[in-house]
Amino acid sequence: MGLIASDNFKIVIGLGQTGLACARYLAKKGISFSVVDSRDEPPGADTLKSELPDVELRCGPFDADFLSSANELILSPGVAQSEPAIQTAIARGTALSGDIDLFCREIIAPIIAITGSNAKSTVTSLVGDMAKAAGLNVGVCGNIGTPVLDLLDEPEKDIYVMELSSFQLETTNDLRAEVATVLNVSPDHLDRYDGMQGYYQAKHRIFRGAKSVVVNRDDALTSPLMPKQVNTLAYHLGKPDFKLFGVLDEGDEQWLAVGFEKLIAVSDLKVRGSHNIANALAALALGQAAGLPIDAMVRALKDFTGLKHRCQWVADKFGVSYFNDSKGTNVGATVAALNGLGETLKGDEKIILIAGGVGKGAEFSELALPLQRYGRHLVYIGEDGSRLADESGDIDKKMASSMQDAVSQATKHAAPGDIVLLSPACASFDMFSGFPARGDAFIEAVESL
Ligand code: UMA
Ligand code: ADP
Repeated sequence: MGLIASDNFKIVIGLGQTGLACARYLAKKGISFSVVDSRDEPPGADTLKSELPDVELRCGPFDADFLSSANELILSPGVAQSEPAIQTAIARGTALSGDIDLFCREIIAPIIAITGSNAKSTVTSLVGDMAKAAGLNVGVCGNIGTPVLDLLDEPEKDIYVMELSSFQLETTNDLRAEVATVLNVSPDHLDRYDGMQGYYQAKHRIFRGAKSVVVNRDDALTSPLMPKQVNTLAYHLGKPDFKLFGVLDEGDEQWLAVGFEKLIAVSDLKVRGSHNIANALAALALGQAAGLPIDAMVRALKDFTGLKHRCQWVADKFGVSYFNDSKGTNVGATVAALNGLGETLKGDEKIILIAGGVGKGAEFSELALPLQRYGRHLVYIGEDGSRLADESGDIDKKMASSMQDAVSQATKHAAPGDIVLLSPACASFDMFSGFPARGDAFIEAVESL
């Protein structure tokens, strides 16, 4: 049968950003390894060839015997471990890990670990800003765009703030975070998981070995199944309490607070909507669990204007406001964007939503309620656009063939005071190279009106 796995020969699976970072790391450590990628021309191929010409790269379908010849497979997040050749190698005794595990073996600085279906990048950036404001040398990394191993090129930081996707967590065995959180759980990536159970289980691996955890009391699926002695902080949009961050109503003013301590007035935040209040509370709780001083956290919060492509205000034209939420790539995100912006409408003002793209196996019926409450019209685009339209309830709707067409149709339906919102509830790969290109196309179309 299979080959005998070598004592210390590793195979990096996938040659995108993560695979390249893993290859550089293993080469520096003097560990023997090869790289495989199922694509004919993986994006990192040229760089690997010029930087590490002696490293073997095999492209095309994965070979079970070759994978079994390694003692450890280092899997990129874009590759599912259910791939038959990977499963065969595991069954024959080859270990499986990922870049996050490799990184954790090298550092001793504390990690603030953040996952969730939505708001990961926003909360990760915000906590990074808070740590900076506290005078710490901080590494912000992970799914947000910088492979963790790239940070080993620099001297060790005081603290790492890490955004982790469910894909990365699948191969993370030993994170031992200073504090870990699952911000929220709603359906996503159901084209990769058998159902919500597998997705939820992957996310909850973030709590392994954590010293403290932060729980979102408004979402029961964020509570870890952990021994009670783990330090637990929580947040919700209701009243604050001991170790519970919340919102305190005082006359006309609302405050983010914990226990009896008022931290910052909601009117001092530059980001809008209840989803962003939840994000600010999550960041405060994470920062407190990691020992960041409150005054530094509040300073960072006051300056935080939000990230591009996340409910980003683009322009006001003809009395209509245009918002780019291209990063709204699942139904939960679009529901949050509709509710968050919907709360700011007055009188008869409404939202015209542009949505659609690659649905990743999702069901769209949860869009119906916020659309009924706040929507005037739906313009749908892309591969799963007509299914999204069918499942979005009884709203006036029409298909568009391009982003330009979508923005122009949306503008025709808008009344003064309305909001035109791009929040697709879908991935973008049918029409664009990624969510940034889709958001940029929206901005360009709005600017050309
Ligand atoms: N692929 C193959 N065959 C292979 C290897 C990859 O077809 O052998 C495909 C994958 O299916 C995927 C693409 O190539 O569509 C990229 O996969 P990758 O693992 O090479 O990706 P990287 O370039 O290493 O980027 C990854 C994360 N990408 C994914 O998880 C798909 C990046 O998150 C992350 O920023 C980066 O590591 C650094 O940590 C992106 C992402 O889309 C932003 N994440 C998903 C999300 O946020 O929803 C999870
Ligand atoms: P992620 O990195 O998890 O994709 P981002 O911070 O990039 O998260 O935000 C993605 C989208 O999620 C935003 O564009 C917005 O529509 C939505 N969103 C932001 N905050 C929340 C929240 N607290 N709950 C649900 N959805 C949110």
